[in-house]
Amino acid sequence: MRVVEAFRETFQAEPEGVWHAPGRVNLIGEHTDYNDGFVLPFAVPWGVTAAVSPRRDDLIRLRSLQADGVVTLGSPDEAEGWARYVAGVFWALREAGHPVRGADLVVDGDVPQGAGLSSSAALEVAVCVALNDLYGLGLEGMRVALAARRAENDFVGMPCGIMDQAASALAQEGRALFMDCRSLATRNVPFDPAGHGLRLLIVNTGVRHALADGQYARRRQECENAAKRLGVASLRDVTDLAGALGRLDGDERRRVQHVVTENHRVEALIGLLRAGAVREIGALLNASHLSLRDQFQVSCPELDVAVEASVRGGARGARMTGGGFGGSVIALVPDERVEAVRESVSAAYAERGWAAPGIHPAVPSAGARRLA
Ligand code: GAF
Repeated sequence: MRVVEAFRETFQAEPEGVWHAPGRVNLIGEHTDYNDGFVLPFAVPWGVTAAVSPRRDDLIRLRSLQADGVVTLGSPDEAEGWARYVAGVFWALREAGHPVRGADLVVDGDVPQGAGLSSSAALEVAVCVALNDLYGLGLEGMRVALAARRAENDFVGMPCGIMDQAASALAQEGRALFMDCRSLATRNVPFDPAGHGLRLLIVNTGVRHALADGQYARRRQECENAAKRLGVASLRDVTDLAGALGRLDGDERRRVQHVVTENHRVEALIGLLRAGAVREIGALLNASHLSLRDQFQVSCPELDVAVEASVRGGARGARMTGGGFGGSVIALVPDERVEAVRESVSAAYAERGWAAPGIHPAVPSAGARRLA
């Protein structure tokens, strides 16, 4: 493994172990996690691999095969840029009272660039599972995910929900991870498009619009404000949608419409999977995209064009996945239409003078684990 060779070369020693944590796509349930709602992500075959040894002091020495040089940190606070995702995990575990000292780490990521497939959650979770094992912390998967999210929320400063870290920590091969983000109960639901003559394609727009982070925080705030106005703990608790919409207007009204209907779409999609009706989930994917575009307003032209061109090319359904404002679209495509969808999306991008999107088949893959 090249991460092990790089560790040897950097630290003149063998790593104590090697861990891998994947990125994710979300099948459905977007912007519902921080509203105590439902999500249904699965792990992708790409992620972060980390070769790690513990240290007897508190020093963190860190190298990424995707960046130059070795970063040496006397304390997590000294970290900058990408290293903050790693340092934040040390910080979060120590804050929670775990006996975590320093470590030497080499990390290697292969999540497609700009795809919005949660490479940051993969990095956090890979480091967290490594420290969990090396320091004998005994944290089960959801605890790992919560520590990784704490790193991202309170150290990196991105107010994300729990979906990405939980998917990375808890996903299983051939399954999607259904999660109730209020109780944190999870269920691994069999999801096997290939068994139904289908392919799940990821169309990576390769763009990430600058407003992504600010707009994410703003959407979260709007949802919290709307919940307060409606007198509920979170939008999960809205049971009378028509009544709620009658009491709101403008953006808050639109946000509520999305979150409440999106939770229902997750439940409906689970029902179809249970019935073995994978081919029938396309309409829910399309409806989710329209709701994210028109009600939650987190799409962008590159995502919309990818969705429309996929459906035109023969996809049974398609939607943006993840936070929005760039990143990827997922498209559920019958085997015999894969080429037509590729051509349709590529032509639509070429027509607009946009760089060709990366198109990758996504197979539901395993969650975080020790490799060696
Ligand atoms: C991002 C966040 F990190 C997730 O927590 C989730 O809110 C998602 O956007 C939208 O569903 O990936």
